[in-house]
Amino acid sequence: MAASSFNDESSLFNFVVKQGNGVKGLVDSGQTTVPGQYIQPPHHRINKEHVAGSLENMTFDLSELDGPNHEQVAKAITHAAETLGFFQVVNHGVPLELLESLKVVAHKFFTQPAEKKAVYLKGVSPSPMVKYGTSFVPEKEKALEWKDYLSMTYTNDSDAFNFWPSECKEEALEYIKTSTEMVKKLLQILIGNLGVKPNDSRLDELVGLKMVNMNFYPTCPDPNVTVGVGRHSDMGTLTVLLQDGIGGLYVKKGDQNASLEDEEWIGIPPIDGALVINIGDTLQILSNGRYKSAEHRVRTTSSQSRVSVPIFNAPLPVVKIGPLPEVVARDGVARYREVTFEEYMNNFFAKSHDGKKSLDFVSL
Ligand SMILES: O=C(O)CCC(=O)C(=O)O
Repeated sequence: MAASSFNDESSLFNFVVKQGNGVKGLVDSGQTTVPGQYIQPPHHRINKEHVAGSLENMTFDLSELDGPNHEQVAKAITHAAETLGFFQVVNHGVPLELLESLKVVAHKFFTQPAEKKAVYLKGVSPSPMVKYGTSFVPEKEKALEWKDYLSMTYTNDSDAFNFWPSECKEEALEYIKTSTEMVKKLLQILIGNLGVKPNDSRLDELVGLKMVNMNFYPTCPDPNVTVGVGRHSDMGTLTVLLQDGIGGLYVKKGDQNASLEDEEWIGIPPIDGALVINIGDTLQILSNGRYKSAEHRVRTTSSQSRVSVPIFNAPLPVVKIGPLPEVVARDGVARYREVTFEEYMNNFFAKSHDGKKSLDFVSL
């Protein structure tokens, strides 16, 4: 289909969202300008003037947790969680060849013809645990995000083998399996630092829901007016993110209440073999606000398609999330009300990305 045939907003929306052609299909159709639906209001654009450098000295070698530097590394991790809410890790236990394969299979999935991907669209997908789509919640957004995605929720190995797309299921499953120990180790350090000793079953409960996504950001004619992903924080406990070498991920620094003119963003530089870790809203809630879920966003790129592969680790839907009683007793006040993770998640997916407003749902 030629770009010029999108003569109104609904024909573009049908083509991209409903028929499952995605932004990839739009670009492949020969679109050389940014359609109106993708033009962000000025305060959502990623203005390079607000970029205050890139993340340095925030890459931790996790193999050091098993040696004499344990305390020092653990302290640096908790400091990162209390400030930026973002850090990177190396020697994390996920094989480096797997990281390379994940990037390859992500490209493989998205470069297939649209009809192969559209079988996983919401409503027709063979399982509610697998979803292919574009943007975040297109029906609710004033401006769409320049991104297609595949989301796979882990329930058990056999469902993954039966329902996840064959192009990437083995790698995605292996990624979950090889990263979970590291995630639990980080949670043990972070929760332990709050004066609470989580036992194994509590740790398992906090990562009971695992969603692995593959994000595909096609080249964009104008990165100055679009976003790959808008400003948001993640809803779960800890996100593990593999990004390729292109870059474009930014995290908001410092004062969360800074005005739009004064806010500063830091680039998360791609590091070969590293994984990015970020704190999600659930960990901010459990810690009664001590750990900061990181507000982040992604700039589009005009030179090459970018891929990233996050695993969102979160509690099972039935688990109640609220500030840990030990922390509330010490702080003398609970800053968030208790809800089930399902309630939190439903609220999260009911709205478009808007910074850390997701936390308003439980803030007291
Ligand atoms: O692509 C990235 O670097 C980040 C992706 C992200 O923030 C998300 O999927 O929620």
